[in-house]
Amino acid sequence: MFTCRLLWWRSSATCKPWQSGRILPRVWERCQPPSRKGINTTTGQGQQVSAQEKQVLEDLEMSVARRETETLFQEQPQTGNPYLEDALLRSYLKTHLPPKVLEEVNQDLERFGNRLLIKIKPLGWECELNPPVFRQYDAWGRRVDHIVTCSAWRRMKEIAAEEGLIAEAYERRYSNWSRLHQAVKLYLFSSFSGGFNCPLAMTDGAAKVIESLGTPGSLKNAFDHLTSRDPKKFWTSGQWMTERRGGSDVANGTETVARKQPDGTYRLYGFKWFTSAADSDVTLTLARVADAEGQVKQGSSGLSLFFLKVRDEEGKLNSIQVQRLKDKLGTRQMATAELWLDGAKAELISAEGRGVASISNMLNITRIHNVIAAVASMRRMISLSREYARRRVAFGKLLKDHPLHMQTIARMEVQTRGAFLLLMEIVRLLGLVEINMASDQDQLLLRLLIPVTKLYTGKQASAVVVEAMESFGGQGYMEDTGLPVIVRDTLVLSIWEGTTNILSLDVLRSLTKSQGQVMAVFFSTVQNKLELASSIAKLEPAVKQMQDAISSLAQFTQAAGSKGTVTMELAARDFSYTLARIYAGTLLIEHAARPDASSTDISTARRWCKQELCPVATELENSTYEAEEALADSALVYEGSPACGSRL
Ligand code: UCC
Repeated sequence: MFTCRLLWWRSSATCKPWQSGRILPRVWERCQPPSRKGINTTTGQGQQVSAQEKQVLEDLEMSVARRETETLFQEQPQTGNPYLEDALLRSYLKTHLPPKVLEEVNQDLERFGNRLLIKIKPLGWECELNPPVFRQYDAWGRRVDHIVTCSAWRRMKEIAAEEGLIAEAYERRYSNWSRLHQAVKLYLFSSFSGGFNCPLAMTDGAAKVIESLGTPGSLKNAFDHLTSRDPKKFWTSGQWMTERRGGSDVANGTETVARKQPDGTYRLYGFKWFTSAADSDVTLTLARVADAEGQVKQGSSGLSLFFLKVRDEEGKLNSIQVQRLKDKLGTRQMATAELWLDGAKAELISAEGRGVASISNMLNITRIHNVIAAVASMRRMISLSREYARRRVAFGKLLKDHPLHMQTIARMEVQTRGAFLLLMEIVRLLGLVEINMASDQDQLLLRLLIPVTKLYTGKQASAVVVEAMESFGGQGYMEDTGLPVIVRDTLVLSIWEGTTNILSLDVLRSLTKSQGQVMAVFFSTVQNKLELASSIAKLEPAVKQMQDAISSLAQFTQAAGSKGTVTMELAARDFSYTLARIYAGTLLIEHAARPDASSTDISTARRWCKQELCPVATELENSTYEAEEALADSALVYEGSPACGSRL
């Protein structure tokens, strides 16, 4: 059938009735479009084809097929400058940045967009084609534990410095807008970076920790390197937090011991199970300080934060052995290693026992980078998908003229826009915090929105990129299109830097720690934003849906107050999704309420608000969060298995 379609497609060029003797008239017949034959083109329908005829037919089809592969090609989506093609990004910047800042930032981003397209994109692909290799011994049998990276990867590091992808946030030349400018550059860079966004996330996190410690003298040099624009000087940092016993429960999973040395430094002994960007220059890591008897304190309060250089001046590893590189589903361009620390020299940089609280500053930055990567992946896949739809013909017309196809992409677009505005909101708030312009409310809101946005966009991105891959049909599944790379690299985003459930529990932590204040700020912020939009007639239905969702959420929070911890834990994920949907919807409404808002801004806000905005209230009504439900969950999961049930 497929061959027949191909033959028909090229019928006038390849099948001429006069070219054959006995057989070809039949072939010619098969080459006619269905309308001429009046029936479908399945081979041999109602016909007796002799073996000889069959052979000739096959030979003929073969040569035609061969000619097809020479000339038939699929339409390749071509995208342009990613900054210029991103309408929402540009309208956001225009709305929020002061004119002078906008002028400079706009210029920088347009230039950067061209550099991404022309220079950086091919380098990113080279990184994918040349993943890091682990060389344990040199030619003479010496143990070297060398992680060999490709030249494109090393060039990415230089570009990151030249573009100030970390520096921009710390130089503060645009005051509170510096962080947003940096985040936008990282967002544009992310999908072309060949995985270099990962070391940048941790580098940013390390710089943040050092800055939040007041940049002590001993770390000044490191801070300068991490925030340098000089490619020769620029350092990247790792974040070695996950050990063999797990990456979520850091307090119980960390076994590394720190022994104090006479000179005040420490030696670390332990095993780090996931160390991403293992070729980095420095790292932050957690360990338990041993007392004079060699005893360590267990739990979270036994953990302290350390800074260390991975290699010495001569390039020799700092009493570290690389056991192996991880064999990952994605992010293969970037080396993730298992490392033995066998007396690695390190500096204690937090108060003893305050390791988790101190590294949280890093976590909050890397989680923002996770959001950046999530939104960037969605944007990239949609850009490719919509371009493809403008070129690809199916069933006699372009994909873009098939309403169902457009509906599918439009739904992804709505999700991506909501996610993008959430990202902008958290970096806007972070920018205020970083120059001490943030109110207490801003700080509380930021604390709440980081885990909410991280967990929500991580999930959204996975769904969107898989959907977008499907929009290319079989081509989407082909490695050399580059599309599966984006899909694989996106799937880590709901895992890296805390899984969805861990982040949902972090949302609860922010509630408990602030004694509910984060929710008070959440409610007042969304109400203020909605009030500003309430006079716009076209937004009325969206505002109404949002108000209803907010009332339901308020009822839930009141009801939850009298429930036990099991209820809150069971509700944590739906609760976080609710916060994400309500906040993103509010931002979309706010954006659509601008005087120069487009009709698509308005329709996006309306579409967003039509989805279920408050799933946590629905599930509460369904009694999903009762303790008996948890037991039922367990029974369901383990039916037929010898495992025991839930231990509530
Ligand atoms: O392992 C991983 C790698 C997977 C795949 C790698 C390959 C590919 C990479 C590709 C890259 C592109 S990822 C997993 C990384 N691990 C995490 O993200 C950690 C997840 N776990 C958590 O986030 C937990 O919630 C912990 C570790 C933070 C919980 O620790 P504790 O010690 O049980 O928590 P506590 O006791 O509640 O908190 C200790 C202190 C408290 O402050 P104080 O003592 O002042 O009350 C908390 O308020 O830390 C504070 N704190 C925070 N502060 C905890 N979390 C935060 C926060 N997010 N923000 C501010």
